[in-house]
Amino acid sequence: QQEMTVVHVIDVESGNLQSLTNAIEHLGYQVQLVKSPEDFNINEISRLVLPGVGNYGHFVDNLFSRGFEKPIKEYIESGKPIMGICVGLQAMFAGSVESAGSPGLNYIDFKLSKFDDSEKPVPEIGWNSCIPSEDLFFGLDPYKRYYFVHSFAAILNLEIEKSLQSDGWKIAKAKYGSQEFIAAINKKNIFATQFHPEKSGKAGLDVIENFLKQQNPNIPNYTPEEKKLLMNDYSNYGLTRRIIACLDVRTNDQGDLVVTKGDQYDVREKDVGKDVRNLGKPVQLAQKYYQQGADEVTFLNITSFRDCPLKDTPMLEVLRQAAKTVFVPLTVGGGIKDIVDVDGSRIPALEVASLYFRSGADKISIGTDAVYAAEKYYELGNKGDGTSPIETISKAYGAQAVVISVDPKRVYVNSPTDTKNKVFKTRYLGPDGQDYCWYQCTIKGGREARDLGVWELTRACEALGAGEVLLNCIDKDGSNSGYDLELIDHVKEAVRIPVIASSGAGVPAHFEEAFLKTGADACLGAGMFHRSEYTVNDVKEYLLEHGLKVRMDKE
Ligand code: 1PR
Repeated sequence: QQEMTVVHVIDVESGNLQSLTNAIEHLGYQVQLVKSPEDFNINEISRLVLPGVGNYGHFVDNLFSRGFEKPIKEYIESGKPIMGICVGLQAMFAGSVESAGSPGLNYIDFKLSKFDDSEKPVPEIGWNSCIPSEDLFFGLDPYKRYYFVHSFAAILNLEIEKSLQSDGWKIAKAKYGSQEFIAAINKKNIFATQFHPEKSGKAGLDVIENFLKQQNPNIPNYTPEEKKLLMNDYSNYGLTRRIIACLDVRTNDQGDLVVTKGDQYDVREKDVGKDVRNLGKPVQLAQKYYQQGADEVTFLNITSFRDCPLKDTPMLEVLRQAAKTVFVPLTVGGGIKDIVDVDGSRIPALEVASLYFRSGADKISIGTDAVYAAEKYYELGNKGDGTSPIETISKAYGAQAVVISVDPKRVYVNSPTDTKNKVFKTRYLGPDGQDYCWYQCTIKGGREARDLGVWELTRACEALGAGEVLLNCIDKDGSNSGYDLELIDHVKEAVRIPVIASSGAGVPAHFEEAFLKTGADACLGAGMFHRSEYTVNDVKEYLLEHGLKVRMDKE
């Protein structure tokens, strides 16, 4: 019997196919993209993957209008294995309330609906567990964690579950808040996951490999202690406490691309030479933090790499290289905006973002331009005009792919009426004894302050279609003194989308503090990891010992 080495992946130009390709290649297979029905020769295909991200209607309409419905159905008819991922799973259903006019492939006769955001942040972004309702399939392991990112889901109730099971479907369930939904599903040759196995570390690579080999291994023999430690306790809506490593990247004075780290955004050495601090190489550090267990890696381009055509931007190559071996989500920020390239051509932000997605980014993060977009939103009377990068990128790639990076500074006022922006009463009085403050947004890496509060900014961006907030704090940046808990509370009150706490982490206890005392959905660290004071794993072990669930997925 000839060994199967080529995996066919359907490509309707939706999202980050590079990571999936990298994951399959990492497992020792070749990937062939199927871009049109003409490339779809059923006899030549033995394993087919249908990945999808972003808007449901956008994805299925694209699939249908390009003529993929017939060949996919014929392929499934033939009995050969297919695996749907994320919106690729959703496409197996009859439809979704996300896009009422867009029918799916209809192998499962019910519709997806939106998560209830009155009890939890939506989208669900993070690491949840899969609980098989009966026998396991493809080695899905209830003690491991898988990476989910979605607002819509096949939400289950007993009746639906029973009817699916009587139709012969095996289901692995996940629970987000109080809602149970389909995390993975399998019947005969159809297998599909709502989570992203290509972004789920070793656990996810195992699932892909088991599908490719069509094998159903048993889960490891965990000791009772291990089970207790690793089991989901649903105390954080079902998600582990997410730890993000952040790399501020720029060219130094010698022209090398380095990871740097500032104090209150000043990245130059304080003493001799005043060079840009060099803490290592971006790709190597990303790999190191992945090995240490980082749940996500963020790259922020903190200089604009002027005089360089967009397509040669060094960050694109950094992403391409990092995505080859880092199988957790990658976010990239810095310079995501409408640009004029060195040859004078205008490039819209959506195209800039697309380049990053195609190079392996899962999310892009917008700083300066988010402030402009929010200012315009209020000028227009609390609405967008559809042209801001937040809106255009969110529409094409989904809200979950658009992060807003905020660089605020605390401003004290004598009275709440001293500013138009939302203030709160602080426990830490100002220099003149003021007990009210607000957080002022800045642009261009903190260089210019605007008359816009972080409360106003985040709410406007959420309304425009942002899916997550990366909440830095200039006052705390590089201080090792812990996160600004009041700031996190303030923003958590403002929005329903997840909030990543950033700036100030110095010891593992700071992460615990932010998770327990605020509703932070994730915590980001930079300096303490770059200086090797602690590893990401140190932080996770600490949290685990203190009763907080984290993803432990050693290779
Ligand atoms: O405005 O869309 O081009 O994006 C620019 C991006 O670059 C923004 O996300 C902005 O936050 C970031 N940025 C710009 N200048 C700097 C700087 O440091 N001079 N870095 C900068 C932001 C903050 C965090 C840092 C945490 C944790 N760095 O990324 O990693 O504060 O640090 P710590 O754990 O060591 O305290 P645009």
